[in-house]
Amino acid sequence: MAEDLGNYSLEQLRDILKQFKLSPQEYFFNPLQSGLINDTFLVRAADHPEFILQRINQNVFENVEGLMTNLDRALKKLKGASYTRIKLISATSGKMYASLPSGYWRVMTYIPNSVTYNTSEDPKIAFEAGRIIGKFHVLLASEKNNQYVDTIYKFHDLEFRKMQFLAAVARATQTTKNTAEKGILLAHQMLEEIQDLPKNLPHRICHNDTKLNNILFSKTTNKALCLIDLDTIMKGYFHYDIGDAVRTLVNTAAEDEQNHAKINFRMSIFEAFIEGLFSNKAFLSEDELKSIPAGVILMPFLHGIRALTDFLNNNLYYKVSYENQNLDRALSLFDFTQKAIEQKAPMEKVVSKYLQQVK
Ligand code: GN1
Ligand code: MG
Repeated sequence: MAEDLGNYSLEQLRDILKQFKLSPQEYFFNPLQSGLINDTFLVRAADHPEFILQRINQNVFENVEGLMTNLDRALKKLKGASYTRIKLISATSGKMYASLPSGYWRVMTYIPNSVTYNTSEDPKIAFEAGRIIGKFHVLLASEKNNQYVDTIYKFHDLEFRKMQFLAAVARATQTTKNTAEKGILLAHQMLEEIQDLPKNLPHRICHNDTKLNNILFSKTTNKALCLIDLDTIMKGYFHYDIGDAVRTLVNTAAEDEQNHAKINFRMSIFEAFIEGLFSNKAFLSEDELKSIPAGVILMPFLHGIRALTDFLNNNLYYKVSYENQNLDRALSLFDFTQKAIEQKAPMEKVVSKYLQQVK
């Protein structure tokens, strides 16, 4: 049976591929549906996965040219021992993407024998996740912040997300607000609670979306290979990249889990992650190290308030598979945030073991 290619036909996708410098072969496509933003396809030839084809969501990423320049620049550095290189395939125009009536498209190499995990119980996976995120930062440590554009305005800025939330509450209908009542209340409470954000930290070039399923692992060795989903590479604070990884590692429940009893914070997994992170050469400042627990609290809350805002805006931003999914995401992320707040002191204790390993 023909694969369901969503909004596209096989012919259309083949025509798009012709815009790239690829050998003429009969290509086939499998949609990869885990992302909430872009349209992504695995491109196969003679039954081997060969490439990743993606349409970049321009509602989310307004400056695609800037985004592609960031990506090209970062990919030149993201290679070396124990970090697998991803390459962009040029378009026939010479650019790294094709601008077509159907949108902006790009093609990247596919890393064979690789796998992603949505969750894992395995401390080795957590260690490897920490190691590869640290390695990513080591490789990009000398990049200049001003050579990268912000691909999303104030992406992880709490004040900005709060403002968007308040605006969405003001605009939402009474019915929507009634449905989201608990979420709105929790958001207000937690905005009060999460006030003391780390200050005076240096900006670095970050990944900004380091959830576990954005890390490729080797199918055979389970070693982490590299980070994927690189559209949000731009300046940020180190603890952003920690918070997103930790929220998806220490908790095995889905982002939209409705049974909050399943949401947990497994400290042994946090420890393994931090150990992996510091298996890299020293690259963090002391302040950055100390900001780690705050990042673990901030990031799930930010995602929660963004999901709630999108629910109040009638799901304009994220792809949803059912009507209240954004609300369920928000409630589950707020629950996890609360659990992370309770673990602040134990997290500080774990992190302080590595104080001698800062720059
Ligand atoms: C979005 O599309 P995906 O799943 O890679 C979002 C991330 C969130 C994630 C899940 C650009 O990423 O910030 O972590 O959903 N990406 C953007 O909540 O908004
Ligand atoms: Mg993403």
